[in-house]
Amino acid sequence: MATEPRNGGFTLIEILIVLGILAALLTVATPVLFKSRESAERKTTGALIQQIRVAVKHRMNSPKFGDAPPSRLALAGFESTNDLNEGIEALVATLGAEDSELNPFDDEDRLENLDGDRDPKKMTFGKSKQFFEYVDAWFNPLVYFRLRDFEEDGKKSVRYTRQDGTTIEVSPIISAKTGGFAGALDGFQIISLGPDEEFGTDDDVVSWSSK
Ligand SMILES: [Ca+2]
Ligand SMILES: [Ca+2]
Repeated sequence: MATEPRNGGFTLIEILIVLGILAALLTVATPVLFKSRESAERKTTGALIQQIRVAVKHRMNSPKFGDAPPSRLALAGFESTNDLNEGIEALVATLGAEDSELNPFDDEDRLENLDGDRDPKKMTFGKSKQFFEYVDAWFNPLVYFRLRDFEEDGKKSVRYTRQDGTTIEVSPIISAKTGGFAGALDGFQIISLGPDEEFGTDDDVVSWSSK
């Protein structure tokens, strides 16, 4: 029996079925791809934070310095021109200026100056007078607190600039377990806002091992 000759094309039904299958595959694959990208970004950011944490600890243990970088520019010997991003700026300026062995900022693409400030007199990093921030995988500045600065001068929070230009108020994270500062054993906190770009939420990437 002869089969009906085909014209070489696809019927509308066939095309619709194929499109339906493609749509179903995309629905399944998109969140998976998104998740794996997010987890890679979290890993990169976690590694950056640990690299800086090691450098800070190294400075604390060195006979020459014996302390963590301050989280105020004035305490680091620089002239602040605004009150934005001070913690990470003081960290970058301190570790970047003092001793190249302690400088953990090996990726220059991560050095940003989102608030455009600079010291009128001094070099703050390399040959620049800019107060740089070191940014995470989502291009927001890492937040840095030397905890005792917040016990001593009574100032509770600092304003930070996000990559989209908006500012947020940040303060050291309190441990739900102890009621004191999280990461108190280190004496400092380094925090990334994480993929949601908000401070103090569950997806934050932090320098200490448990909240
Ligand atoms: Ca800056
Ligand atoms: Ca967050």
